[in-house]
Amino acid sequence: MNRKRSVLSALLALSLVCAACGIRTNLAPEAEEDLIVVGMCQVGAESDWRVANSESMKTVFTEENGYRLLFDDARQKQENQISAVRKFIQQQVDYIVLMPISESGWDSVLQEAKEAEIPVILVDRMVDVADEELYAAHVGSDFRREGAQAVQWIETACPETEDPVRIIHIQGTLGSTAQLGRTAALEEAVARHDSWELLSQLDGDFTQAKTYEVLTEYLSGLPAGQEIDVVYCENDNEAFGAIQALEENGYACGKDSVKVITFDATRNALLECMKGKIALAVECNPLLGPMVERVIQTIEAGQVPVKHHYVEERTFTAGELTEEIIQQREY
Ligand code: GZL
Ligand code: ZN
Repeated sequence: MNRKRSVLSALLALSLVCAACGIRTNLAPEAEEDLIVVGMCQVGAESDWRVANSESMKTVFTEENGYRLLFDDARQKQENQISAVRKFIQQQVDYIVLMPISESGWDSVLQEAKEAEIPVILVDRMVDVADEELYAAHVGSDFRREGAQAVQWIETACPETEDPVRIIHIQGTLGSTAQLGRTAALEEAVARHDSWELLSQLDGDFTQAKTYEVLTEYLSGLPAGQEIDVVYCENDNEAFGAIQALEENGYACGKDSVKVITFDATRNALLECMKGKIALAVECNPLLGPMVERVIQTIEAGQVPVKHHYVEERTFTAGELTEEIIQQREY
């Protein structure tokens, strides 16, 4: 905790004791000064996952918990994130929490934060910077591992036969760590399996609307009755758009027809999975607030936090899901 806040918190404690024993002091509790000010740069609200991620942060970084949260929604534009970081530097916040929309383009603004001696904590996706000292820690997911879990399931569901495995790949926001990791896992598997055929890679930008649009256009150009075995969607909102486009074009979605794979496994996707429309849901845990707070408390205690913190994630298929399991989930 920095000097300014420790002096003030001592004075605050003193004034509270005086107030408790009825002695009037002229010290208005400077509670505001005692709060840890966190400038948060969120990507946007493009997906159910993102909404749950923001919710998790707002639940943790409250005044009761000792924080003043300054929350910026970049509406999925990196330039908005960069100006928000600059604004937080001017405001001299105590910490900057950044959910970087894409990996590139961060070196200079993170250098400015470093010169202002404001620790930056990366959440969810990563940045590709020359100097790892430009951020204090990263809290997020191992996206290649998520992709590897999906590939493993396809290998089991579509055993190697002379029959090709025809895959349509719907990618997330291009250049985001989640897209890069999930894409790498699939592309490596396609290179490894002669019978796997990548029919097309489409940019769904992690949204339902974009996926519906690009897949509808792609399907309209296919020969009638073209077989599709797997649609690999890099998040739930893409899966919802894909199911809509597939069904409108005469394709059935299910484990014995078009196998739709999704990432995030938010409640709505698990419901589709239980109904059999989504064949596999790979969990991507958005509830990162508590882990970010632990990093801040580590730094407040004068210690150096571990650089990378990964959340535990699993997969779901229809057979494992019931209404109550889904209702119990936090997102
Ligand atoms: C993954 C996160 C991705 C989600 C999408 O951790 O970056 O961004 O998978 C979200 O739903 O839009
Ligand atoms: Zn994840």
